[in-house]
Amino acid sequence: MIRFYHAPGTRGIRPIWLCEELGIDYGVEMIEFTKEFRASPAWRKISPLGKVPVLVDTADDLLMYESCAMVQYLLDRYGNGQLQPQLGTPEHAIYQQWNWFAESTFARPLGEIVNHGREFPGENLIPAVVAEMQNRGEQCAIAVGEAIADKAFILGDNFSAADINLGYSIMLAERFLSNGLPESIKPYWQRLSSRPAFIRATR
Ligand SMILES: N[C@@H](CCC(=O)N[C@@H](CS)C(=O)NCC(=O)O)C(=O)O
Repeated sequence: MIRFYHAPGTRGIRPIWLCEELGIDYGVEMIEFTKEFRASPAWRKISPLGKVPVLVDTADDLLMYESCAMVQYLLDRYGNGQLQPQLGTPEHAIYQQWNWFAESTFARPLGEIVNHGREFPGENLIPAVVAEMQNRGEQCAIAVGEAIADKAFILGDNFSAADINLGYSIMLAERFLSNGLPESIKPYWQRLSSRPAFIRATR
């Protein structure tokens, strides 16, 4: 049994969306997304930095706390070769590039906008820091827009888990970029966000 600890709007959307795409059974436990709960010793035992999401797979006695790694585990364990190119091919290398880009390059500055706003609320907020993170996030959105220009999905005609990982980052970009999403990325985002599995994962 797969179980996620999750909070609305957060990165747990990635592995939950994947489960919805593949028809993998899962359960969700919503945690209290307060500073106090995330700092509590009980939660820190499960998630050392107090973050969400967390995945528990009782079939393997497994506990994980990185969203894109969860997506890859679920694909490798339960995906029967679906939604990713064959391992060891150049296509798989590009697939992994976009997975890593999604979290470590694209979501990072956007996540820092959230963290900065939480740690330095009101008049303590440093607008130049937020503007810099927005600029970094916007550059990433533009890079995705260029890569997707002549394609339906990031690897070409076929939807893959890299679209899920990027999709969550685009969702953050839509929320936190001061000018919204660049036009070049909007049709791709429309394709992703209208998928029934995405809608079920975010309701
Ligand atoms: N790289 C991690 C990032 C996890 C993360 O930052 N989660 C956010 C919610 S989306 C969180 O729990 N933030 C609270 C905090 O940083 O204290 C992942 O992809 O799972």
